[in-house]
Amino acid sequence: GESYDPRAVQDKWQARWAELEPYRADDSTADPRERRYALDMFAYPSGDLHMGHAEAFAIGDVPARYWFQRGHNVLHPVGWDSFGLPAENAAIKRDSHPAEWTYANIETQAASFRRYAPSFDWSRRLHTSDPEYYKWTQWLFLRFFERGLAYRKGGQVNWCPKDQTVLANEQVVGGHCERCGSPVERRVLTQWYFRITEYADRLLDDMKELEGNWPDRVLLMQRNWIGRSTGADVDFVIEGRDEPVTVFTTRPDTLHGATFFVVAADAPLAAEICAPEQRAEFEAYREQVARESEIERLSTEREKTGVFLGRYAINPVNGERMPVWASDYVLAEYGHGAIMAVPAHDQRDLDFARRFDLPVRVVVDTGMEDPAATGVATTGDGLLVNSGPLDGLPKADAIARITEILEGKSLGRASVNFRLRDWLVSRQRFWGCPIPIIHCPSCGEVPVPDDQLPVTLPNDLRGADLAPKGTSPLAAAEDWANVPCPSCGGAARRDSDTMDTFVDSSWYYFRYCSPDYTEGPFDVEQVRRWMPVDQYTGGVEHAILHLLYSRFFTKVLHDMGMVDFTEPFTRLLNQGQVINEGKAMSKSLGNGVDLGEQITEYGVDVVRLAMLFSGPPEDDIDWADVSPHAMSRFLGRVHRIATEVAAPVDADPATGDTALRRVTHRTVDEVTTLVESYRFNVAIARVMELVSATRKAIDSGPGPADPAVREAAETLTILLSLFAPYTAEESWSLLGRPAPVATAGWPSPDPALLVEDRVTCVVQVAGKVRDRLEVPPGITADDLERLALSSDKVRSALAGADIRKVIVRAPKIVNIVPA
Ligand code: ANZ
Ligand code: ZN
Repeated sequence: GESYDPRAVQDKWQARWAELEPYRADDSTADPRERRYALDMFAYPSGDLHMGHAEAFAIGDVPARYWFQRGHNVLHPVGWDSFGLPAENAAIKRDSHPAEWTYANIETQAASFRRYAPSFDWSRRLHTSDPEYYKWTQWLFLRFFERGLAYRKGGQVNWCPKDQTVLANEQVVGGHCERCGSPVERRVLTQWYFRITEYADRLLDDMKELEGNWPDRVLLMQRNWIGRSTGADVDFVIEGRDEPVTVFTTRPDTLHGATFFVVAADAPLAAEICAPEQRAEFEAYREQVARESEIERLSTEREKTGVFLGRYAINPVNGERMPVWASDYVLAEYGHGAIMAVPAHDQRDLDFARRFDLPVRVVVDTGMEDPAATGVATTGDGLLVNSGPLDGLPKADAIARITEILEGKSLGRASVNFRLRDWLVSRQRFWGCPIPIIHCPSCGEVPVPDDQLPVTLPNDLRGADLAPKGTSPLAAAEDWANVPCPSCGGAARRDSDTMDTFVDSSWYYFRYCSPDYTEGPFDVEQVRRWMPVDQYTGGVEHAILHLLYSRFFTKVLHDMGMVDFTEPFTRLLNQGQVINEGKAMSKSLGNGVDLGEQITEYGVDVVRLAMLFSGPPEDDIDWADVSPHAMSRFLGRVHRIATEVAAPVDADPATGDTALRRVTHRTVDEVTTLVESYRFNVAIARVMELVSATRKAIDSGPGPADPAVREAAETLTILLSLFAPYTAEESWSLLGRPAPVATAGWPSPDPALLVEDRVTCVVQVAGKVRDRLEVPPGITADDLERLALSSDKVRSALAGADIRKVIVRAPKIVNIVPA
């Protein structure tokens, strides 16, 4: 019969597209088209594609397909972030090599991608676990090393007891391993770091360029993560110690209110200065602290703990003796690992003072009650009191004045501190990029010479050989590890750690510009032509990790003279999550939705459309609320129009029905703006309206042979190709046009047809006028109702109330009656 099954046309067009390769980017300088770079965060090959991928790649495909239609030279690549722990854990379980699981999953995902049909240039496909790729990850590591940006140091690190490897600070979420959720422990180990802190200022300041083009919350998260604090360093003499101890404070104005001094219990300084009679108590406390997580330490709920160290610090401004304590609420790695405590104006210090009966002295009169009595520290502005030369000054002036005084006496200086730490990049795991360094007993850390790259992973380790032991499995591969020193020829050993997989993903988008390049990580000229990325689409879970690291890499490459820009991603879009029944999909809730099953049941186009139509791309999609059947019916209507619209193909539309032409051209105009501003759901709603108008013209208007009807049918097919590529291709062919529809060309609206008379529709809620809408005179009641209900003003007037009834008198009045 008449009903169209979107699934029926998939195989045919998938095969045809594979032949046509309509999405190949052209590198040649002879190509005069404007270039665009559309990038999706690449997939990790764990199993098949899931609903989250379906959403992200449907969204990321719209701008790419739009640019193809606009006639641009588009780079829209595909690849896999294919090193990582899950492959290794699978290999241990199955007694195999991680490459087997990884590349098998990649093939599964590639087949699913081909069917889902994002507009990828498959010829540029890359996998970060290919030696051809990781050779250049190693090459970049060595350039970082030469510039002093990669270095090894000993110190406390985050350790995941389950994954048996260290983690970067960015991979510790709320005190737990980002990957497996185990509580993170602290260990003292020597590890490799990237000196991202050297770029802290630039990572912050360059965010100005991104404002308006990146989601605000991502910028805020990065800003907080980098955490720039301005204040002063102040030097305190500790009685009986030659060297003064420096503290960092954001409130040097409160120096006269410092009544005690606190050293991080786990800082070497605490152990060094502890008086003999306090030693036993201190050691016991230190052991207790070593078992705590950072999250516990920073908790404001917990009762403060600490030990008096039996020593005194001298307040440099008034000579007062302040007892020195050790506590866990001071962190060893922030600032200088020691603080001056000002209990009147800092809540943590006040909690500590009240717990241990230490004096509280107000030095800023904020007009609030005495903190010693209320237990609430006063942190606001006010005039200084009890502070000698600062008395009477407001906070900001007092900060400037005391900093000047301290600088004059060489007792302190203005200072900036960052929360950001250097990026710990070594991992004690197998399935990652080997660190290209050789340790020689006489020469130290010797880089593997460039012409010996890549240092490849051994193929003979498998299964139990890879089981986590706390040291890298590579260390056990004696043949692999023992090599002559490249510098002196003596016996030496390879570094047996591998790199954090976030190193691999920090530069893959450069590689896409020249994926087969053999002279370097990328062809500088090609990168100059293609980059920065115009549109980057991916999950907000990367708000800090991947995006911060990529920004850092780009700045380093800029400083190396390899790229001429400092921000890699001009525009960023974070899609929402796909949830089900109001909750994240999970095994334990049993509310998972399988992408493969959805596609089998409804077809690719329906799944894509449902994803895109459900709301703005940033919002979560509750799959329980979407209506695949409605999408299926809509595609059926499109298909039916294509089957009914008759030849001739090249009739002059100007001879056709003007009313329909107006709708067609206005739709193009609106969809253009909507797509460019990423309001895909509204764009689809407009296409639906055009379909309705075309249907009406066929059934009760000028009929299917009218040239305006053909124009409408072709136009809606091209617009639809951004969202439902299979149905669009099928319709295009039914309309007698050659594949691919993807590059048919975006229609340009005729300005003469846009200046159409519009009528004002009054929208009332409970009898009150809440909005006025400019609508076409021929608008259908359904379309008008939908438009009225989506008005922001109407929504806020409704304030969430249920609707009893909607009375529509198209095109002039909509009356909404709340329940
Ligand atoms: C005295 C003072 C008085 C402070 C006052 C605050 C308010 P941010 O903004 O996060 O940079 N601090 C310094 N080093 C610390 C460490 N290693 N562990 C824990 N706390 C530390 O915070 C800076 C403030 O946090 C510093 O300013 C210091 O307390 C504390 F009314 O110094 B303040
Ligand atoms: Zn040597």
